[in-house]
Amino acid sequence: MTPITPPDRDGGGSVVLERRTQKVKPPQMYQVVMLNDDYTPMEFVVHVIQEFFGKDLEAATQIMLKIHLDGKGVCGVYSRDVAATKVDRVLESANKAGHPLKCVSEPVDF
Ligand code: TYC
Repeated sequence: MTPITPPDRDGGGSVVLERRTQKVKPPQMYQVVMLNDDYTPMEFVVHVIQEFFGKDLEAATQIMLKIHLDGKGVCGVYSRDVAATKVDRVLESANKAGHPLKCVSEPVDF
């Protein structure tokens, strides 16, 4: 957006329009990163990724396999509050089911 300040009278009958460019930075985004472990069943991880990150079975399976092979993987990118809530929900669900699944949120370009 480029706000235009109200016309200034300069006394000589002319009008001065001053254009100021306003720089608004996009908000910092956060990625929810899920970590591998040796105990959480693959099916549970796939289910969690589908349920909390809105992925279909195929996408969720690919993300799970990436985590399994690389040690970690990104499940989604959100605003800070939404990312923190996703982490809470995943940990709560894993806890309830008795699995050690862990995930964290971190600023993008961390
Ligand atoms: N490594 C686990 C297994 O072999 C599967 C797994 C995948 C666990 C992803 C956690 O975030 C994870 N059962």
